[in-house]
Amino acid sequence: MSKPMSPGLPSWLHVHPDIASALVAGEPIVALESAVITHGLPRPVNFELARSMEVEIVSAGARPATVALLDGQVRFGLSREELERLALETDVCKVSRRDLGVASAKSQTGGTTVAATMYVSHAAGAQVMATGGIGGVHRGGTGDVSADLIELTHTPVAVVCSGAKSILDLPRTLEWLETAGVPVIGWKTDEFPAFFSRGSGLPVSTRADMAAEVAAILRSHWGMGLGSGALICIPCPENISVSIEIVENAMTQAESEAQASGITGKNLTPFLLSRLADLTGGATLQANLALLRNNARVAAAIAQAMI
Ligand code: PSU
Ligand code: MN
Repeated sequence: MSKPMSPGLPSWLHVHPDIASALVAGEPIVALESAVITHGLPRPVNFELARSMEVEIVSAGARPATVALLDGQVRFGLSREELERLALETDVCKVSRRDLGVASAKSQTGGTTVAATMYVSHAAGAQVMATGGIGGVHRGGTGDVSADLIELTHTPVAVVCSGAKSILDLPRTLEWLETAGVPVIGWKTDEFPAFFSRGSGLPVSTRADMAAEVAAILRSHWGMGLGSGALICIPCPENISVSIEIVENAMTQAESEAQASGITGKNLTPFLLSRLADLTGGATLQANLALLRNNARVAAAIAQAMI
């Protein structure tokens, strides 16, 4: 049973009772996106991963609040049973910003992207969320720019991630973030991470080596009324990362398979991720799981430093 409990919360937002009291008490909260659970990882590994991200956050002294739509209700914080249902159900949609109202009106169940999770987190009063990789500017002249980038321009939430997948146009994604006024903070690195691979060769806008440094930057940025989001970019743990050459080779093959099968739009990323995992003997999947857990842990430290 979850209902809005604080008078400050909008009526459309259904906050888990534990999270509602944590919000009132001013405890550190880390929001989690769920499109990675519903569309980014195979079942049932997705459920195990979702649980282990929550456990990492609790162990690091913060509260996890997974964001999702359940039967049209916008949820901030799920019970274990609700998380399991979301992960294992097959009739689930991918909910980005434009889909929030639609999916709610149609009583749908779905996983929220970074964009939709930022929007919901801000409405709940949370400042930090964790994910694997953000969407970005796609390669070629398709004009496909993720709503994640637009949300980052006007929603003051810090997104802890491992950069963006190398299937995207990373230089143009970074240019876009600069134009939009979004700080790109490298966590113990000067390079923008490329998701499964630790480096892209491209610079971040600044570097931070401690959670307190990140918190100081965020406080300063938001304190001046600069209402954009921020990215905190954490390279995949070294022992499990995959070299950019291996990822690129597998990606070339996966992309030509997708073209041959006519797979496009929102089905493309799930297809590419699963083919990459097969083509690399599971290496990219293992890297994906490890970076998600690691990002959850660092996000918890940053949420604590923001208190
Ligand atoms: N990158 C991944 N796995 C994912 C996503 C991105 O490696 O599951 C998801 C995230 O939820 C991200 C979304 O917010 O895809 C971006 O989708 P689009 O490009 O359609 O905006
Ligand atoms: Mn897209």
